[in-house]
Amino acid sequence: MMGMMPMMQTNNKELTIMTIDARQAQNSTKKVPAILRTSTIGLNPKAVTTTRKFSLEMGMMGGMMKNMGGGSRGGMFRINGKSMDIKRIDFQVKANSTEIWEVSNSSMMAHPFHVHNVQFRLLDRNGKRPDPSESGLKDVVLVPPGDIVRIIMKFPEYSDAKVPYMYHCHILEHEDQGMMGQFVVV
Ligand SMILES: [Cu+2]
Repeated sequence: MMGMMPMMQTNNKELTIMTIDARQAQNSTKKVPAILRTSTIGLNPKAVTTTRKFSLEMGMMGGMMKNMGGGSRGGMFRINGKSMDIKRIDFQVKANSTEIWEVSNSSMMAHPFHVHNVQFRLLDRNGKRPDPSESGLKDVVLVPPGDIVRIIMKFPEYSDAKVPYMYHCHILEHEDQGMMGQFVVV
């Protein structure tokens, strides 16, 4: 037998799963291009009409005060000082508009920030160009403690002034405890 042959032990019998024969590949003259694909979805920083800031926050005091005040559940996990309230729309976005969202994390934990309705690109992380592994279209961006990330997104044409989309930390316990907000597209 030629080359590597992975084996699996099952009841002491050896099974061939795959045989790799690289002799043909050695003759290939094809090269991987330096740039595989450029952006084709119109995320143009010059088209940005609005920049918004989102501060991801955790803390005991906010939660205790909110609970004593009889507010909505949670309160320990907030965005811009507010816990999620299903009755509150945090802001309106214009359909077909391009926005930059600056997301910062003042807490002691990393938060994976997720936006509904759009996919986005990471413009920069702490003022530096993103790692190539983060340069594609995304719907979640990790924001470690102390980091500031800027994401750019173009909102689709569909609008509805009543039914909101959410943005939130994607750790279930965090969004459930309030690290979430709502926007509508108009
Ligand atoms: Cu979180």
